[in-house]
Amino acid sequence: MSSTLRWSGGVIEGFYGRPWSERERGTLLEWMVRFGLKTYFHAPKDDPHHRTMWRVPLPAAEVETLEARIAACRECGIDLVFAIHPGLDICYGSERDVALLIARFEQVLQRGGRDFAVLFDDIPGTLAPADAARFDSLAAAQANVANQVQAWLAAQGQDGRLLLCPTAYCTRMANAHLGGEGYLADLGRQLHPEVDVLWTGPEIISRELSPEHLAGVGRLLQRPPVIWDNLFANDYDADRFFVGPYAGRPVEIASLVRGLLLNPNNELPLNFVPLHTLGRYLTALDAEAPASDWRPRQALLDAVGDWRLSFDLLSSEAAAVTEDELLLLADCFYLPHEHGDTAALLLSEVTTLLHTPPCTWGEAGKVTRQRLADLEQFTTRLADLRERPLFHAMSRRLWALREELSFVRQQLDNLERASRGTPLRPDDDHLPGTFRGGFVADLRRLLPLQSGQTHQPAARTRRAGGGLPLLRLARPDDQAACYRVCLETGDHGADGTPFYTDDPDALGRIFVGPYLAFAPELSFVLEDDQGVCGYVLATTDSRRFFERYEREWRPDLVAHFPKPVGDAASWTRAQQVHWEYHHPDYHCPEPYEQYPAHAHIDLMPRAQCLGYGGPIMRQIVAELHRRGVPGVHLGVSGRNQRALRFYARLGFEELGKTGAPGAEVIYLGLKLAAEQERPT
Ligand code: GDL
Repeated sequence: MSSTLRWSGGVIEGFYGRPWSERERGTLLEWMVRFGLKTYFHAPKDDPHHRTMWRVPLPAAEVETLEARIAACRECGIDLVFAIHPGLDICYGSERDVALLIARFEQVLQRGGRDFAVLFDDIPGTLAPADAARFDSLAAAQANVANQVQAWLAAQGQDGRLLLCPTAYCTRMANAHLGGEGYLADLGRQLHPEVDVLWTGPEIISRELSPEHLAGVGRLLQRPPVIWDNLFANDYDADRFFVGPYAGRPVEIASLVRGLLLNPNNELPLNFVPLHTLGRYLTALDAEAPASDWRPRQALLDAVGDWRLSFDLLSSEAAAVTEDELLLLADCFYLPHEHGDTAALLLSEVTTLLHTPPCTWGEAGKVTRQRLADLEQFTTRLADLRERPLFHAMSRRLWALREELSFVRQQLDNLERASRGTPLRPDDDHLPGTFRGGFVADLRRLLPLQSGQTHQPAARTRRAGGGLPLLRLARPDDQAACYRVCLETGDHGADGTPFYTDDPDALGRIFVGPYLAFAPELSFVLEDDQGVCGYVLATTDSRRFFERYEREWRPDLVAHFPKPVGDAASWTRAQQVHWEYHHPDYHCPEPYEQYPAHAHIDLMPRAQCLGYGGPIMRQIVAELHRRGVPGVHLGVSGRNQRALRFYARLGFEELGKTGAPGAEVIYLGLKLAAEQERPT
């Protein structure tokens, strides 16, 4: 394997968020030397002098610091690249702006800097009017600026190099024509051949970089790209960090790239494994080693072995952190697109337990639950880490992991209790709306799981068959699917399809449609791999809801569905429902003020008996509670004994009945304030 790396592999400090401190950069240099990384690329997005204040000369103190860093890098044989990001407001055609850019580079050159970069990522993809009048395209405008900088650099006679980050810096962006049609080809043609071009791969966060892909990019740009690798970047996701191995880049790419720079986790202490494994990978690239010598999992095991030295605990009583524990931690916080082996296995075991009756769990169930408990306990033990910066870098994510583990444990306990007929334990220590709450969380719940994930692909690979269903807010286009759920549960909880062949939507029109229309914020659907498999619908104020139903919904029903005539005993079920369109029942149990909300839930057979009902009801109850509702009621067919037992377990109490014996509707109520009282 022969490598033509012009920029030795290294690290790009190119993330959004707090830039690393000089002390952290010192640690970084130590690690880089240890792991054989040779380029440090300075491009911290939220350093004002890098981006928003790029025109302002570096203050004296910053220049001093930078000079010291350049010297420190040089001492350890590391090249420092100094980058500026002027793209947010540069006027490409302005001589003054180009002069200011060069003046900033000049400042650094005076203090020992040699290599530079101009970054045009994450900026508008079109030219402002003044530039549009002067340049044919964004590519022409950017090439013009970069070529002037290149000319200045060449004139310094110091062998310095220039890099440029294009505005479309991955295939997805290029395919969306960011920067205009033919942007990359134009750039490749117009940019001075000595200027290197940064590239993140098929995606911003690329799972793989294949030789075919890179060969194509090289042809387009008329030079092999320098990879800006965001594999371990976590600035886009506050819940995660990545400590899996460098992976998805076969060594065959060596001759197709001019360099490889890793933009890693914001938290420096979390970059030990990423940089350790990157070092291994670069060795495999350089050493003309056979491709089979590069094995990411082995590289991870080696890195974890070394990382363990940083996991000393303060308390001498506590059991030392083992390599297996650390590997599980790495597998839980692995890579953006996948979980590590041991975490994937645990996830699939838990999935199985949640999808199968507790009586079948057996010994395997015990082992899994013990593993969950051990991991929960391990996250607690880590609070005792001697290396406080390492602990602080992880602590919030460890907390989240621990909380979710405890929810899983409680859910499994409750499934077991439910199967034995024992009352459920409240599974939530949190006042609804606190943990997992907030505006961002609410926004997230508005969307189906796959939305907005171009930047953050779902870690859904390697899961056991099926997958857990998702409860999400209903959308208008869910109506047909929800009507079907209503029908398939429309015979006192059983499938009503055979009874409504003359009008399959009859029930949905009263029990689903108005909720989706009038209370969309309280209409949730349960969705699994096959589509919508259930819903829970609610309204905070039943009387106001019925008033609106009467005004805006029923007129349409009565206009379209005539009141059935003749002997009621001969009506079809659908006709009986049509009769209800004409004679609505707006009964609300008393005391209304205490139970003004109402809700109902229906789950298709494939989603029944899997323990989803409890969490779903608790979610809707929490939503109602957050809206300040004092209590909620619901009506259940007196023949649906299973439902009555289910609501009793959730704490609902009978408020009254209506209807003739044998066809009774039993009204149940739950006080929400009382529901929140913690057991003592
Ligand atoms: C980006 C940004 C980078 C950021 C990364 C991950 C490039 C060229 N630019 O788009 O600054 O850290 O995504 O969020 O990658």
